[in-house]
Amino acid sequence: MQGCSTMTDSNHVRADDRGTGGILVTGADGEMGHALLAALSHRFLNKREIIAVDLRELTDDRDAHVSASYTGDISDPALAERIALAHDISEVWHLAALLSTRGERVPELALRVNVMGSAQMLKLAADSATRRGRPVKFLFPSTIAIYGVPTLEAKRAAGRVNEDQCMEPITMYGVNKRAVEELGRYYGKHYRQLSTDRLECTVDFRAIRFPGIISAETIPTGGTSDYGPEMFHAAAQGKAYTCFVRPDARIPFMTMPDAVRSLMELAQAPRESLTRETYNVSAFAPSAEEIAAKVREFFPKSNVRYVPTPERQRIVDSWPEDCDDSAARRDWGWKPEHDFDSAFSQYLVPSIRARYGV
Ligand code: AKB
Repeated sequence: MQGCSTMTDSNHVRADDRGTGGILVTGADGEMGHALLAALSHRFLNKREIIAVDLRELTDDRDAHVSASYTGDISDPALAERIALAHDISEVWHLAALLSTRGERVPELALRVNVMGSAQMLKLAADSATRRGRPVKFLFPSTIAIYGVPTLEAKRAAGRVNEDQCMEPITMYGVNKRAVEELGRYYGKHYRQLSTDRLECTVDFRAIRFPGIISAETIPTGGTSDYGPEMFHAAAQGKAYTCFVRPDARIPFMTMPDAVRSLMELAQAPRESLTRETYNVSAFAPSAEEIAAKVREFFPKSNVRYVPTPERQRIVDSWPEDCDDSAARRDWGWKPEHDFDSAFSQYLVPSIRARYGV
């Protein structure tokens, strides 16, 4: 893919030539935001500004990771303007979104936040790039929800889908994320294409289509892959769990540490090594019953019963059984640290025992 070359004044060393400039994180109080802020501050705090944005006030433990924080709606132009006036932004990590289940309950809100909010953040990045005279890196967590397979037979036949297959999402969230992938490609390659003073590349857009994510530290809300983490956290707390999908429901998952590391590694990859803007990653693809059996290995009293919710089951059935992540492995050396067994033995179970004191 054509790299993001820029026309900078060779005598004017831009701030981020020395790897500086502010890092803006939206959705900072969310599940991935919690893990990402810790990783970014471990790497950059006291070297670069880390600016957090969320609808809610940051909790104290997260506030410790940031230089500045803003509370508000990312689709609000006034908020974006306040941030742009106060900070020299060189990277945007745009995590704020309504996930698949919640997005189906309030589709117009999901559209506004997931698409118009993202467009606002892309504009902020583009304006910053124009001021700085060089691209602004834009990291975007997309999702397997952008895929859509019409039947269970088609799902099983499709197997591990690559980035260019089965892109017919059936949720507002999946449609939104797919739209932002295209917006990112536009801002990266064609933004203001009729202007005479445009930068060759304003936004260095990079995205990963995440599978279901399981964290020992947080429990997701509003997702349709939530049955995986919910089942695990319920068992660790000695609670019964009613699973909203069938035992045979199968989609890809990964651990939160692997998810955050994949985004950090994509961010650091040399632009010239990337052959696309959006990548699959994958780690393991268990059925719901295989997750339940693995949980029982560590929490024998785990009590899972299956009462599928037809509407949520239909969403999960539309997502692929697994994703082909060979492009990420080839272009930027992606490799999961945790497979299904080690995810539990090396990360999830030790961490959740510490969390719940079990
Ligand atoms: C969801 O379930 O909506 C998300 C996702 C798979 O992107 N966790």
